[in-house]
Amino acid sequence: MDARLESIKDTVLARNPGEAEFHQAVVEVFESLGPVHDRHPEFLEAAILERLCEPERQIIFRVPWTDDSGRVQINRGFRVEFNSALGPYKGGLRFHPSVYLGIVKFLGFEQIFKNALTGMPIGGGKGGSDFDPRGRSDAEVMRFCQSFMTELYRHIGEYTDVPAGDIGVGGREIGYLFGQYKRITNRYESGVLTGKGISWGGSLVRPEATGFGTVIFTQEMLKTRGTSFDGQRVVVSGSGNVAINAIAKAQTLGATVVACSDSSGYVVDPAGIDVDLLREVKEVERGRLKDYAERRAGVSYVDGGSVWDVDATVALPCATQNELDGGAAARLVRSGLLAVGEGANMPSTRDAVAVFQEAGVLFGPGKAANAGGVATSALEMQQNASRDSWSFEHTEERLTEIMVGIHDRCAATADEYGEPGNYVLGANIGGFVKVADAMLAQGLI
Ligand code: NDP
Ligand code: 2IT
Repeated sequence: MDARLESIKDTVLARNPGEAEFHQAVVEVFESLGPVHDRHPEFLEAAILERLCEPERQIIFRVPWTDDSGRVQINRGFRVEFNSALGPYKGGLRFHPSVYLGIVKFLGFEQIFKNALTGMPIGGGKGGSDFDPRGRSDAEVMRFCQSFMTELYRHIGEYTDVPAGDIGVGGREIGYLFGQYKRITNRYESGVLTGKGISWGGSLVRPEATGFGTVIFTQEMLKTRGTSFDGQRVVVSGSGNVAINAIAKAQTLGATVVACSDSSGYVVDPAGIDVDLLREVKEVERGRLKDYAERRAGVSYVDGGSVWDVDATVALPCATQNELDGGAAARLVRSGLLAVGEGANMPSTRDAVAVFQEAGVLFGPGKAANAGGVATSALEMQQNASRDSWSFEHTEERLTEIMVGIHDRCAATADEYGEPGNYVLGANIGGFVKVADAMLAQGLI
């Protein structure tokens, strides 16, 4: 790492102890930024990096609720409003027992650059709770969401901060959150949340957008090597919103997705995942992948283990952070891997990224490859602001344009800085310069 950035990085790490994922995200970005500071000493003089690493506002709050047996439960809620140079804070809410400040800050930090890359007017933020929705009834999830929003509502708004979904937060949760916001404020402020249902202000394509966008981005990378998804053997991790829609899109483009996973195990389906059955099991029944395997011939279920043990020419990690390590990366490379498109946020460890890059595997980092979700959230905000709703075709066309644009901008930035094909460098520098320019223009705030 550049020596000038090294000492800033050390200060950031010391100021934020015990937040391993936030440290990892910061180090990964700083490693790309040396050459930018050679060209732009004004960024150092204005302490852009120090300011970028310090969230504009961090909110931590108590979320009390009662479970179905009448027992009081207490969770912790978070919203980190990281950077508003380009627009209102924008980013999802994650409900998962592993959530703590370090996770929310890593996600919020990544979101700043991702949102800048979309070209849309959105700043970066993230939130969530250590609430575990698994095994909870709809009524429990509703009471939790209502309590969460009873504090969150005072911090958000169409022009301030616009949350959406992430792990554990989908259409059901956004519905309960929106209902409570509307009730407390007495305002039908559609643009305060995205990922809404289609009849009450949501956008077509938003549910599909992250997974579709990841595949579109990866297809653009494959094109640079004169190939495409057609005929590829694809492995996807996860079986939630991002994974399911990535599987669907990859298969539409002619690939065979031979495996996917959840946190209990993985399935191998040599004929290609049956997306309708997967949706039925995971989205309608809220079941487990094991149930999918039991209902389809020729499918094997592996309890525990790693889905990255399955050979692939294209890998799409769509579950969670640090799920693919250096050892798994080396094994995938040996099995003939061509490309990785990150649907999840920071799913590859730093070791894994190094293995992919050294082997010449096309590697699309999450902040570029999974930006289709938040970009379509911004399209939902546009529709809300103009009280309009667009067709599926029009919205998907916009998503495709945006993803191709992100790919081309990352590739052009990597070329400009003398590292053709390095999408990590392209995404980090491309996102950073846009935010840094806006911060400079807006003065010391
Ligand atoms: P979902 O909750 O819909 O699905 C998450 C999936 O990942 C599930 O299959 C889950 O398995 C698995 N998973 C979650 N945590 C772990 C873990 N600790 N270990 C192993 N498996 C795990 O979430 P999404 O699909 O929305 O999100 C997936 C990833 O994509 C996340 O990294 C998220 O930040 C990122 N992302 C999401 C966007 C969106 O629009 N939703 C946009 C951009 C990025 P199980 O059911 O067993 O827990
Ligand atoms: O990580 C992400 O980009 C998301 N979870 C989506 C955020 C959004 O505001 O749509």
